[in-house]
Amino acid sequence: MRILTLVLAASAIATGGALAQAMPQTQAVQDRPVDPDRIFKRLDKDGDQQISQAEWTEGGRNARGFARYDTDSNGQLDSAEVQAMATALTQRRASREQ
Ligand SMILES: [Ca+2]
Ligand SMILES: [Ca+2]
Repeated sequence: MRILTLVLAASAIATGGALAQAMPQTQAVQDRPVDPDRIFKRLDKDGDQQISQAEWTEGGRNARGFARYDTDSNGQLDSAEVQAMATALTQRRASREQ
């Protein structure tokens, strides 16, 4: 979970948030997390539990975003990568709602 801590710290710095804001932000994240299953349901058209770049870009998403989440660069987003994306999206949403 050290990576998650780093992400949290980085997002707090990126949004210019003071450490004092960390608590309510964490609360918001827990209240409405982005659900990785929903991401799969929406994007995994062939149901193979991997999101290909074609499946990703079909919905109008750009390929650069795909590359960012495809951390092993195999051209597919697997469940671990989607989970990481969901965590990142949850963080971003929480910091936007500050
Ligand atoms: Ca697929
Ligand atoms: Ca991958």
